[in-house]
Amino acid sequence: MPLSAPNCALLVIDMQYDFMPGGALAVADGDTLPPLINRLGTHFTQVIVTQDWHPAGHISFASSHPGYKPFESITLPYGPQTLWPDHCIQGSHGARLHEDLDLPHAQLILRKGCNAHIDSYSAFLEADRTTATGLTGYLKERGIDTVFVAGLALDFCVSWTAQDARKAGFTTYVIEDACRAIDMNGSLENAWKTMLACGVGRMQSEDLIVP
Ligand code: VGL
Ligand code: ZN
Repeated sequence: MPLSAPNCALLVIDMQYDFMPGGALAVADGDTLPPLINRLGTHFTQVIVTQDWHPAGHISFASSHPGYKPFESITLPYGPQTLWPDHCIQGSHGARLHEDLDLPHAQLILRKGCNAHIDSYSAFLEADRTTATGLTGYLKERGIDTVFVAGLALDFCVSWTAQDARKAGFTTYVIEDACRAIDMNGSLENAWKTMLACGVGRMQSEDLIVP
């Protein structure tokens, strides 16, 4: 399949400093991904980049829930929520995209998690599983039916985005070596189980480009 085909898009998830080593919610080796993602990007005409983009005091921050610590879980009106260190605060350095990311032809930068009271791992649907970001409409109106997902973190934002892409009817692949995971409490294994069960394809970058 020629990736430059207009029906294919690359979704580059949350390649932001707070998810890089040294960041507030560091994902090991996240900073090794930009060269590979840049190379993948040259093979797509349609590239969408996402940013986790929270207001200060966001509901997903442990600091917003006295008595709770990061990586603990809490029950919110929309269901269980893992609590995180403060991260990706709108306009902060940690929320900026890694400077080595070089995707000048990307046409959409989608910011998610902007609602103070609802988290959004997925680039399609917020954590209440009801509020849409508009990405489904953007892709469908542009004739895109196939998406390839890369970035951070594989077991959270990449996984939820890929599952929702499938549920919205897109043929969906996760490019495994173009992702890195947080991997807490079995989250990576669970993410793959759930993604594969809903029909997400698991592939490697060398299936698309010469290593
Ligand atoms: C993410 C946890 C909290 C991610 C975002 O990008 O995977 N994880 N916010
Ligand atoms: Zn977040």
